[in-house]
Amino acid sequence: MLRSPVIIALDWDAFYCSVEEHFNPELKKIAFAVKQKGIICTCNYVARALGVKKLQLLVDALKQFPDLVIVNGEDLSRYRDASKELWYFARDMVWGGKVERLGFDELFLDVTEMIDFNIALLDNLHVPRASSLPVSSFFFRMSKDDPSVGFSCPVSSVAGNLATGSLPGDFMGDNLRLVLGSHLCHYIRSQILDLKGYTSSGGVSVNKTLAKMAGASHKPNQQTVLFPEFAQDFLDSYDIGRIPWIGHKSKATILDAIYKKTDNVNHTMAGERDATVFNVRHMANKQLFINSLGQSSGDKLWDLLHGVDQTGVQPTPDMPTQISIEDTFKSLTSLIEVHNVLRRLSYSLLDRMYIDLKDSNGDWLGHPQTARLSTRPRSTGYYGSRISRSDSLPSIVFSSSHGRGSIVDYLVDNCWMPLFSKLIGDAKIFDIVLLNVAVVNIEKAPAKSSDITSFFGKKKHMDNKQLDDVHREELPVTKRVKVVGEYVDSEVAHFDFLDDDDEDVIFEEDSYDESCVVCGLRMMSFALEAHMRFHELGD
Ligand code: DCP
Ligand code: MG
Ligand code: MG
Repeated sequence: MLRSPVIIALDWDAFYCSVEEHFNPELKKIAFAVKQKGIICTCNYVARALGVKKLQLLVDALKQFPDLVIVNGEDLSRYRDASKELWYFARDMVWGGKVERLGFDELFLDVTEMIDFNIALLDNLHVPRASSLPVSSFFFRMSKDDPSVGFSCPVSSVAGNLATGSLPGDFMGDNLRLVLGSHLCHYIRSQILDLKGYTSSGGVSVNKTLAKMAGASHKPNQQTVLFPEFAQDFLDSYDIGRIPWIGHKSKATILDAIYKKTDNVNHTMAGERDATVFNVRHMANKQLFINSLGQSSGDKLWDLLHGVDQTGVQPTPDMPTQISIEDTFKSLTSLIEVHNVLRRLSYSLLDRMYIDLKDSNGDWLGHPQTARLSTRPRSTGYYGSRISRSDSLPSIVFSSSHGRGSIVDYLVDNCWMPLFSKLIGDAKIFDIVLLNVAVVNIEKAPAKSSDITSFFGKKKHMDNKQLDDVHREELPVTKRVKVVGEYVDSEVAHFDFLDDDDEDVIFEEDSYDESCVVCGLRMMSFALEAHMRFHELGD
């Protein structure tokens, strides 16, 4: 019989705040928020109880809560280090290291093998299978080899919350596996809390999406199990935009298709559209999804609304094989627009590289060798194939003596724009819907990673003189803001991670996927608009 996987999703509570509290425990008792430039990127639960909100503008929050303590969170290094430490710690507990990392503060653990092994032990106890299994204490083994490593748990009850408040009809088969999974989740969370000092919210279910959504339903420092028989009920009340991986652009596309198809006279206002999973499932069908999102995305998204998520846990390698950042557009036709987008993407790319490719001392662990620019002409549509051009990655990206702004400027003018020219060839007129900047071909850094020069001795070398010669086209801030406003906030038709079959693209839907072109701060795309208001107000 085919068994369902058992997946645990973990999300650290008020993560940046928890890291700050870790270094300064006094903060635990007071309401405080972590800010990045003009935004409260998160706040602790003491502050949330008062009404402070994540992603609020700082000025608004301080107006409302003058006593709110603010911690500057612009240096991401402590969060990055804590995130890695927790990832490694959790990974050590999971057989085969089957742990996928999503952004800084989320993990997916595929514990299927551990559950199977323990279910076999349980079977050997010859306990009669009844609707409620009378095993009050079972020793769950955390090691195949050492029978003394593990923890005791009752198999007659579920650890934590039930996603819909109901117990399943029986404690057999997949249900029993999830019951064991709930105890394992509890154990792993307790270990993380006891030994690392971080609380988390956990979800347990049969796939990543259900586990993540279950986990998010009871926070903080709680966990929730979602049994498959309740999955549809659980999902139906959610707005489709709250299903992980369905971003606002996919949502808008689906709703447009549904309401165009049915009655666009009575439902012209976005607010009038019923976007619950239940409604969308009943008003649409798979074909409508495929027609509006393409075969692959339509299929996947329709499945998600029905609790089906075939994407298994992809263990995150210690070092990625490539890093790429992209954005999609309805239409991009001028070089100035392309230049601005490349600038923004380059900030994100650099930040991603600093996070993923540097150790806690700031030394490079890996050096990408190649820069790759990809695009997709509008004529081939959103689902057409990409075209790419590559070149050596300028070694300035590894420089510690140049600021991010200089590096970005250099990259745009000397790497991405020339590659873009090659991509469009002689065409003076172009119309593209996607830009993706990537660093690929990442080689492990030599032991003494500070010796960058010898490492790149064989490559194009750029000296300071060349850098000084770099032509920098500084647009007035207002103009840059306007371009971002036009192309990121309103006109972008972005189909989230679902829009692409290219397996070489790294999707970071739930991570920081935008950089502010004014200050370079990285943030989630939905936070960009509020952030820009901050600049417009004169910082
Ligand atoms: N983050 C950010 N900017 C965003 C979203 C998140 O800087 N637009 C950072 C701050 C968070 C961390 O990422 O601490 C994790 O994001 P979560 O959405 O998981 O939020 P928290 O962990 O802070 O809170 P929660 O307890 O709700 O998970
Ligand atoms: Mg969190
Ligand atoms: Mg999170």
